[in-house]
Amino acid sequence: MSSNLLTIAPADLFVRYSLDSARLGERPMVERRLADLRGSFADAAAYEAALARGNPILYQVSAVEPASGDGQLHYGLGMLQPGRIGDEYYLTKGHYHSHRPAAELYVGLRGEGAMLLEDEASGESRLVPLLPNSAVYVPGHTAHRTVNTGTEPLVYLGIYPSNAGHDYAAIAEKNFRHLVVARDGRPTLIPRPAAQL
Ligand code: PAN
Ligand code: ZN
Repeated sequence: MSSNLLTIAPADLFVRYSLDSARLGERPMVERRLADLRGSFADAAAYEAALARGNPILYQVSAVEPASGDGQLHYGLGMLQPGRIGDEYYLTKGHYHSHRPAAELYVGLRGEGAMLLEDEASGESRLVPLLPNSAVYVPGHTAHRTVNTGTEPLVYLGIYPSNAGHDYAAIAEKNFRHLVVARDGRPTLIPRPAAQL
């Protein structure tokens, strides 16, 4: 589908957002609660204990999708709460893009966090800070997960090709090879314990 200035709705040309919510304009928000993250955290006992105490919202995302097709962009605003399950920082599910070559640009707006990146072919990982006044480039063919390593909500924009799509299945089946934990109070990347591979 081709699109141009005249085919984009005015509400998609200019969108307000606030750093206190994850809402882009009036767009619907997807909510992910602790119960939705089953299998994501390494420490299953700590996860069950936390869930027995409550089912808080871990993160919310809303997206603007002005047009689809060759060359078009979509973007999302995410807000990930601070917290930990055991030593592991609160995290997003993480995904590959269904269209594997699709890259993404993350822009940090508020809070302190990081992007866990994992190359599909080699399994190599990188932990890259996600902070205000900074951007993180997520190449294609790279699984990406956001972690909140700070004490306030982490707010960020993700900007991606309209045909990127989300592939959660590969991560649901086989989690990231590394996790981000607090060691001496600092975010540290460690290999996933062998029992959980
Ligand atoms: C982001 C993510 C957002 C939520 O907009 O969708 O951070 O993470 P999950 O989708 O892994 O639950 C993005 O990467 N879009 O492509
Ligand atoms: Zn993505």
